[in-house]
Amino acid sequence: WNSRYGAENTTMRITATQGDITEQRVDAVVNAANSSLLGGGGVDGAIHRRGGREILEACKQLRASEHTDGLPVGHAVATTAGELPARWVIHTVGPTYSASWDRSDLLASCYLESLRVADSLPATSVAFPAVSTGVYRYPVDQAARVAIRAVREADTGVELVRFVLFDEQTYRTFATELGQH
Ligand code: AR6
Repeated sequence: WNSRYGAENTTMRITATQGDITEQRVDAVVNAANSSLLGGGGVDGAIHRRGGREILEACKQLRASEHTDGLPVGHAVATTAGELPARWVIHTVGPTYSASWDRSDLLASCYLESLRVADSLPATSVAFPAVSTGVYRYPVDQAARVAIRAVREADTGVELVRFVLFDEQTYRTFATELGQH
């Protein structure tokens, strides 16, 4: 992914909003999944609950075909969005936070790989949650810096990136980091 992490993207619009990612009317919503792709809590639980069985069936297909060992950390893959307003769900697996080992490149990779998958669909509007900041305990200020830098520097045809933050503190951190008031 390193080769796509360079020049600033000037045509993309990047916004932050407080809300629920399952309600977003964008081409693709990103899921903060785990390597199993078979569901969990947080964003993952909400997406599978609201999107219905079709998403889980598509994930099981992926596990039976190209991802028999699961989806590695920092990678991304798309499925149907089932009953969600979005057309696709892009599943990515964030790193768990470690104070002794900087995993920001893996976190940046989640955003870069998700945008690469979006380009392949092609999706031009993408909503991201704050990957790794829940169950995976990544500090929100660090995660916001990594996420925004990755998206800003991505070489992608995606025209709109919307960060959808569930709680107010996370929203404020992303909005401040974006210079959005
Ligand atoms: N919309 C937007 N953001 C949400 C929503 C929602 N509906 N629900 C929670 N968040 P997490 P992770 C926020 O834990 O840290 C799962 O079990 C949440 O408040 O969803 O990457 C997976 O299966 C937090 O700010 O993702 C994995 O096992 C952010 O989304 C593991 O958790 C991310 O929290 C992944 O952990």
